[in-house]
Amino acid sequence: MSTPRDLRVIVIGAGMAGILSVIRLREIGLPDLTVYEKADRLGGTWRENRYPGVACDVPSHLYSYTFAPNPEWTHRFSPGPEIQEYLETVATEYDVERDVRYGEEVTELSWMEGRWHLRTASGIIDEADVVIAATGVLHHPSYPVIDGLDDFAGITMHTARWDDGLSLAGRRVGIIGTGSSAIQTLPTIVDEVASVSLFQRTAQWVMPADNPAYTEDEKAAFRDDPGLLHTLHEEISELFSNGFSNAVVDADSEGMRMIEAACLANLEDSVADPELRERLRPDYRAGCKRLVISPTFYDGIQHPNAELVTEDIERIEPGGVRTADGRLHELDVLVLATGFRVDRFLRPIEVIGVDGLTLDEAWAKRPNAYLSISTPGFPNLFMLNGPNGPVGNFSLIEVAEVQFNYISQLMDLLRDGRAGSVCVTGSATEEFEEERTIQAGNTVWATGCNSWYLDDRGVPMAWPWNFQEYRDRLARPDLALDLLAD
Ligand code: N01
Repeated sequence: MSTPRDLRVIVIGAGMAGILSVIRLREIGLPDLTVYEKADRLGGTWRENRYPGVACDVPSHLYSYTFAPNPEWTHRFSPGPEIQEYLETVATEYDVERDVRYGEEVTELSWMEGRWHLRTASGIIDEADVVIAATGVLHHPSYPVIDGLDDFAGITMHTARWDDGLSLAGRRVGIIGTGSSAIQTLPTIVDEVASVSLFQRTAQWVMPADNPAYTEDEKAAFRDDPGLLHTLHEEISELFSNGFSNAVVDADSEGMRMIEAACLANLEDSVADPELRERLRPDYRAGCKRLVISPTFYDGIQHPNAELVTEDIERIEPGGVRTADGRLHELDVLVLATGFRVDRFLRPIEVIGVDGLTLDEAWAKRPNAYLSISTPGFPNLFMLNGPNGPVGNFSLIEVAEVQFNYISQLMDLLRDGRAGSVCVTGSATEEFEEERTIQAGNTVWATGCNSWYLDDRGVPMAWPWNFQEYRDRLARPDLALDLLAD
């Protein structure tokens, strides 16, 4: 037993999960907190991803905090700037920013004498009983290794580092990659550019989805009756999280067959030219890569300004991209829609846990965390959307809320003196990881494609059961079996 105490909490990151943490920490009576945010503005992924067409492929009424439903969403799938505005509005409403220190990049976290000691790049030193890492998953851009990339004489931009001041009007643009970022960018710019060449290494299945606007009458009804918003949230959650999540974790499920049939019909019905259709046809199962949802991609790629390039890229030259057939695709702007380094999480922060164990050492093979929240050797350090969590087409807001409820119960142990520190045990983590790895083999993500979901062994880095199972497992920490509370 320890002494009951008030806790001081440090949150790292002021994105969606950091904002959630501040609001919920105050609500549960832990107002002694500071958020360290390296940028000068909140918003995380929505602050950083500002490429043309950026949008969320989770329906907006699901991609909302449960405590802050938003009657003003303009579309079923809202654009990125609207989500950024929503996050800012919620933060203002809850006065979140009074606890945020912007422009402060955390560089070091050390566990000493039962507390976390923090240092920032500017030299700030702070300490706390608990650290909540809300540092995001898709955060560090992945740059391709292609000969000559630095020689390009035009403008090179990663989609997550978009230059807002750049006009693409009349320019010759190349896009490398066919993930969600590329597939949203191309149809958005195709009208204004002189040309857009899409360099496809691997074809994508594309799930069709209508994106209707909410009418003024609908929005007025949502404003008048918050119950309607709640019902809508529950309905979409049921349909989207449960329906979809049940399908992807069982490669042989009826739900998966329906998704595959919808993607196949979309390709067959939407692409007129049989030769182009074949070049757009993937040779793996739909849903194996993270499913791309787009109502506009096939129209975009068939636009007279667009060209699908399926020859391998040989190198980049000052004038453009040279493909293996010897052709130089002359370009003014090269867009790298090449995704993210998904194994980073809190890193490059140097995290030093019990007995000098560093996170780099603990994760030398690969990142790992029990229920995606806690890692052995790092007590009172809790992650939101940490390793191997539910990432596939779910609302990560919903995931973070479930995780915060779990973490708040761990913090209760510290507050009421049942423990001085809390951490998952090594054996529970190993057992969980073994069970998770076996189950991951049944998911559609393991059916034979390359994707950012896969770790170095080819095992999907994801929660391999359905979302309801995640909710159930996180409803109450199992202290006897899983957690070391000293
Ligand atoms: O990145 P990706 P993304 N030469 O990793 C290609 C979320 N997101 O930014 O498939 C040539 O999916 C690579 O090719 P291949 C969402 O979770 C959400 O698009 O490996 N090509 C691939 O095509 C998403 O899944 C929204 O053969 C190279 C592409 O680059 C995640 O972010 C919107 C290459 C990378 O695709 C990442 O999506 C946008 C090379 N050397 C993003 N290197 C929403 O709607 C890489 N590629 C919420």
